[in-house]
Amino acid sequence: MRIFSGIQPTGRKHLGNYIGAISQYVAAQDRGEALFCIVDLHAITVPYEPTELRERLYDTTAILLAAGLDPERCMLFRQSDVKEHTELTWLLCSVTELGRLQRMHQFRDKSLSQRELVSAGLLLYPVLQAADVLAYRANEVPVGEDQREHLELMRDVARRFNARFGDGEEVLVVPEHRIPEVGARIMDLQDPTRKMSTTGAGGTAGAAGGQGTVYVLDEPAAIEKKLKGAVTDSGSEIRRDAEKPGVSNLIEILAAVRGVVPETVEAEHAQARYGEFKTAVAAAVADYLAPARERYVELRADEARIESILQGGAERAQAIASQTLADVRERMGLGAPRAGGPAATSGTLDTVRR
Ligand code: AQP
Repeated sequence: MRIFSGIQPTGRKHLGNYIGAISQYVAAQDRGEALFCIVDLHAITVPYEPTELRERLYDTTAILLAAGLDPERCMLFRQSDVKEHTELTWLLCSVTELGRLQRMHQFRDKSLSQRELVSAGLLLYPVLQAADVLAYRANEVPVGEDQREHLELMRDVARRFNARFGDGEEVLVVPEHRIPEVGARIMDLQDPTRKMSTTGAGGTAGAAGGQGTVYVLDEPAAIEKKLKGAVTDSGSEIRRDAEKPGVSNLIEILAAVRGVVPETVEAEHAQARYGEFKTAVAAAVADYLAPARERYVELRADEARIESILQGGAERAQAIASQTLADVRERMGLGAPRAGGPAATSGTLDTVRR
C-alpha cells in the first residue's frame, strides 16, 4: 500500500489541518509506504514573497516532524525538488477537461477573492495535485473533506489517461481518498458555517483577528481564549444539529482530539452548560497540541537538518516518480522509443499493483 499526501507551506498550520490531515499522516507511516510533500509549487499560484516562502516551508516541515513524521519511516520532501511533478502536470493537461477546472469550487472561491492577477496556475492547481499523487502510483490519499472534489478530478484524470494511452493496462493507479470519519471538516470558531482555514474569514486576515482559527503553535492561554470565545447558538443543549453549527463543531473537535465518537461527547456533556463545555474543549485541545508545540522549537532551530531531511526524501521520491514518468512518456509517444516499447513497462506495473 502506497500512501501520498501534500500540504501547503503556509507555516502556521491550524487545528483543522492537524485533525483532518497531519494526524492521518502520522498514522499512515504504520500502514504502508508513505510519502508526504510540502507543496511549494502550489503556493506560488497566489501572491507570495519568495524569501517568506522558504521560511514558511521550514516552519511547516518542523511542524510535521514535531507531530511525529519520522524520516526513517516516510519520505518527506519539497515538491519543487522533484521535477517530475511539473512535467507530469503538463502531460496530464492533455487529458484534463478545461470546463471542469473552471467549475472547481476552490478555483471559483480563490479567483473571486483575488485582488491582483488570477494566475493560470490557480486554474491548473488541481492538475498539479493530480500529478503529485499519480507520479507515485499511490493507492491512498489522506485529506480533509475540502479536497474531495480535487480527488474526484484526479481519479478521472487517471482513468482517462489509462483509457487513452493504457492499451488495457492501469498505467496510472486510480487512488482512493481517505477522509477521517470525525473531524474531516473543522469549522471556524467565529463563523461555524465556514471551514477553519488559513486565509478564511476568522483566519489571519479576518475581521475577528484570527480568533476563529486555532493554530498548532498557539500557547494554551491563546487556545483557551479562542475556544471560550467560540460562537455558539441560542439554546443550551450540547448536541449536534444543523441549526446549531457552533456547538456541533465543538462536539466534533472534542471527539476528534479524544479519539471518540461524537455520541460519547454528547452523552458525557448532556448536563453541562455551554461555558463548562467550552472549557473542557479548550483543555482537551491544548493537551492534544502540546507535544507538537513543545517539540517544534528545537526542530525548527536546526535548518541544516531540515534541509537534509527534505533532500533525502526528494531523492527517494524521485526514484519512484522517474519510473512513472518514463512509462507515461513512452505511452504518450514522447522522446526516443524505449527498448521493447510500452510492453516493456508491464513488469513495473505488475510490481506496483501488488
Ligand atoms: N478545516 C479543516 N478541517 C479538516 N481538514 C482540513 N484541511 C484544511 N482545512 C481543514 C486539510 O488539511 C490538509 C492541508 O491543507 P492545505 O495544504 O490546503 O493547507 P492550508 O492552505 O493551510 O489549508 P487551508 O487553511 O484550508 O487553506 P486556505 O486558507 O487556502 O483555504 C488538506 O488535506 C486539507 O483537506
